[in-house]
Amino acid sequence: MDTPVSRRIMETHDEEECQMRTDFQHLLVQQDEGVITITMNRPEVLNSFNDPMLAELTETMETAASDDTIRCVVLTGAGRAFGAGQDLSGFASVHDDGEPVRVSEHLTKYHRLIKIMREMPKPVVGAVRGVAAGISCNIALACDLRIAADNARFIEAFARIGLVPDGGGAYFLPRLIGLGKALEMSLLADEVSGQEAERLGLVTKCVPLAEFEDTVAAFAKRLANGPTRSYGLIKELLYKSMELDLQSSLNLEGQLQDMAFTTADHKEGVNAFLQKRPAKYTGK
Ligand code: LHQ
Repeated sequence: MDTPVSRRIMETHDEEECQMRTDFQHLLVQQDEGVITITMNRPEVLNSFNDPMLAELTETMETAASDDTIRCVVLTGAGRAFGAGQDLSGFASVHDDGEPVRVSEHLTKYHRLIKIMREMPKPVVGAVRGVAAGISCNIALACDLRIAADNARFIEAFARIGLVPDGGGAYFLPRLIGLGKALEMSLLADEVSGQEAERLGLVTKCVPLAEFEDTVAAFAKRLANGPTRSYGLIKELLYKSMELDLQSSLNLEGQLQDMAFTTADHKEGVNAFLQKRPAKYTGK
């Protein structure tokens, strides 16, 4: 992470509320009691990414990141899929002038989205119903937590079309499920079901399709009612610690705990414990 979450928390103003656009071409955006639900909405092509949808998603994530009234983000797909990766029908490998397209330039747009999701100081939940293939699978892995429906199918589809995993798959997968399973998913490019994903630790839980929406809503509500600043600091501590030695992680833990100690939610948590009542967190 380039900018520490902690620094950005201090820079944000408590009363700050950003204007959330809702008039998107390829997204549905709904906001309810601290939860923003972003639905990728190109169901006729299984929500595969074209440039406008990627741009709209990036803009919405960026706004959600800086809006203090939003305390949990849910990312999902409309219809029967989470997403089928890059829209292959609209992706040319050669420019109009005959020059080959350098796909790495296109990928930087996805990289920007991924970094916004990982660095925002609040939880991002991937809600996966149906297929999550290719770069859509890896955008789901970029979320902090995932809930799957029992019809979920996670596919690292890249090797099926002679590519390498992109969208952070090579980074996220081994960290979530270990190198052996990551290699298996990437080389074989077979489907991993929702149940198997739960067993592997790829998702928090897999639930029957009929219970999916209620489960996601309850999960998101729980997170939105949690100690948001603590959650932001936890993201920073865990993600950075993956790259640190023990001493550096312990140093960071001290710095971030100093910050957590100053929050109203810490005070409320301790008071609630001593008074034997449930805590009422405000995210401050
Ligand atoms: C699609 C797509 C799709 C367009 C289904 N595009 N139409 C690569 C290049 C450049 C830069 C960035 O990064 C990448 C990374 C990637 O993401 S590469 C991986 C791209 N994705 C794939 O290779 C997956 C392609 N799709 C499939 O293999 C299947 O559709 C899956 C397994 C996802 C789902 O299978 P089914 O449930 O049997 O659905 P379907 O195949 O019948 O698809 C439904 C419709 O959606 C169909 O259109 P149609 O007009 O026949 O109803 C598909 O053509 C369309 N569709 N994926 N990526």
